Amino acid sequence: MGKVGSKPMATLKHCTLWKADRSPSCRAVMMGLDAMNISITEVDVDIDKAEHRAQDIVAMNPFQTLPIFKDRELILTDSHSINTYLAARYHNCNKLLPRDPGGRAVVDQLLLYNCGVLQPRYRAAADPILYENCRFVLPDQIYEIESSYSDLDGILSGRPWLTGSLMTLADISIAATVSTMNILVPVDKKKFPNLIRWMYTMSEESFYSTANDKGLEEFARRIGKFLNVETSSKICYEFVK
Ligand SMILES: N[C@@H](CCC(=O)N[C@@H](CS)C(=O)NCC(=O)O)C(=O)O
Repeated sequence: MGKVGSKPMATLKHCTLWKADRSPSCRAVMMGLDAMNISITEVDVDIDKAEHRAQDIVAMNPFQTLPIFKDRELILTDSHSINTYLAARYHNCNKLLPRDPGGRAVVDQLLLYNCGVLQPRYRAAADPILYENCRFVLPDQIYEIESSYSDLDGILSGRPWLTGSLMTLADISIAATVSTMNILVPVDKKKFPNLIRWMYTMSEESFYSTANDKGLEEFARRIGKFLNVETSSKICYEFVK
């Protein structure tokens, strides 16, 4: 359990998450759940065996992506909507997702940045390796990812968290993506000291160990095998220690 919640675990028996640990968007939801101290049924779907394209899964999510979340009749197929739904519906604390419209909008705009900019850049770098026999990260993708690191480093200048003084769902979603991109294009601690400091702080949260570490390792092993190099999910934080 992360530092955010201190209440007893809420078990929502009517909710199910279909997920794959190696997927950053799934890990964003898994971290969100642990940060909110919410337990739901989790079903593993093997993307590598194309299980996410099975008929019953596609019936829930025609986009053929994970995660998929179901709460009785409600089906959600985007990690950002899943986390904000869970926070608004089941989490009695307005830190991770502020209730005031201004605070909420600031979190939303970072979630949209993750969905609209970071995730596509991650997939543009990872998919050729995972699915198209590419044996390196393409130079254009390295450039795009490093531009994102630069944006994030700027946002984090002089503040501990992405929205300011409190950790929110935006930190969780973006940490899932950036920690995965870091395996493909390691974050240079000299060029992006604020980003590395934030990544290190995130990695110390207990929900990060319970819900991000394992899938990240799995992704690093898989990418390392394809690229025939040793990749690591470790964060080089000595610079900021
Ligand atoms: N915006 C979506 C993105 C979902 C997404 O792209 N998921 C990837 C895994 S990270 C996926 O399911 N990929 C299917 C594939 O690789 O075939 C979210 O945040 O949930």
